[in-house]
Amino acid sequence: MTLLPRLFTLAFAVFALSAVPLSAAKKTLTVGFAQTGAESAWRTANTESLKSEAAKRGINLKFSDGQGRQENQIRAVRSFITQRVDAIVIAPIVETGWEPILRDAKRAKIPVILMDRTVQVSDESLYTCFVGSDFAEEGRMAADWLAKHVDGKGRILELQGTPGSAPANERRRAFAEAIAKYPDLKVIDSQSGDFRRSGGKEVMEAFLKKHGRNFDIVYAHNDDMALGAIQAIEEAGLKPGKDVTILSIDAIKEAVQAVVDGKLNCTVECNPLFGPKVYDLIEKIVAGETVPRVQYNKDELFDATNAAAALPTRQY
Ligand code: GZL
Repeated sequence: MTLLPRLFTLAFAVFALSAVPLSAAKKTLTVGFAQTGAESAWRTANTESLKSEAAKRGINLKFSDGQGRQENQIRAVRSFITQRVDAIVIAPIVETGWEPILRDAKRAKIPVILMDRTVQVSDESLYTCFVGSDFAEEGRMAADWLAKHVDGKGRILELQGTPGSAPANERRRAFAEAIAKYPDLKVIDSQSGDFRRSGGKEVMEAFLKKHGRNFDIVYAHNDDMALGAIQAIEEAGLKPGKDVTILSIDAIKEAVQAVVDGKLNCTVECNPLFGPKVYDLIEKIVAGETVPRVQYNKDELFDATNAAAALPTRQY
């Protein structure tokens, strides 16, 4: 082929390419998200944050509701791998049992972002990063607040979250360690309400039957269970927040309102609005940038001193 036609072909190719708008050249990201389920108001806000931010950024989000079962989450991740998504987000319902499916994702070279809850694995390279709250710190914040407000004395009933989940494990462990220095502050009973409002009410009803009035404090691993317990305490003719000191974690709007109403004494924040942070991480990972292995959200605490001022701006 002589030089002239080649030059013409090259010139045409350069023109054709420059006519393609840059935005069209940018590939649409496809993200698979395996959510735990819809067990609490916190979870609903978390799902909404991921969905609305994906829509805002034009990200193709494949969403799967695990309905509270790990096998559903694993099945969803397997499907995301088959569909060759660009990245996988998991809010792992429990800490164990994830190695095989994470190995499959690694073999397929699909980055996995753990959001909200962590996993226990022998090989840390099986996921790219974790973004969420420091559940142990939340447990310590709750314990420190309580010790101060009950002068280091009291019989505690504990409402645990989902058995085997990172938040339930860490909030229980760290809280117990923090109150150990107060010999007269003791957990006298502990049951799981599975982070559900109905679970909190049912367990509190059982506690009331078993312990009568021989307790002083309720420590719930999340607000939904605390709000269920408050209902049971009122139905038993007691004044929540006055006859019983009640503290919990999440700081959903309804709980901050309950603090203002004097029915809940303290709630430690655990922010669920991860959407922007998760997609910023994915865009960096897909672009080949390194990202921090662990990113903790900043959590604060609400009690009678600051709940009313905070209520108008609570976003979930
Ligand atoms: C904590 C999250 C927990 C919340 C609950 O980050 O995993 O699960 O505390 C939710 O409300 O159900």
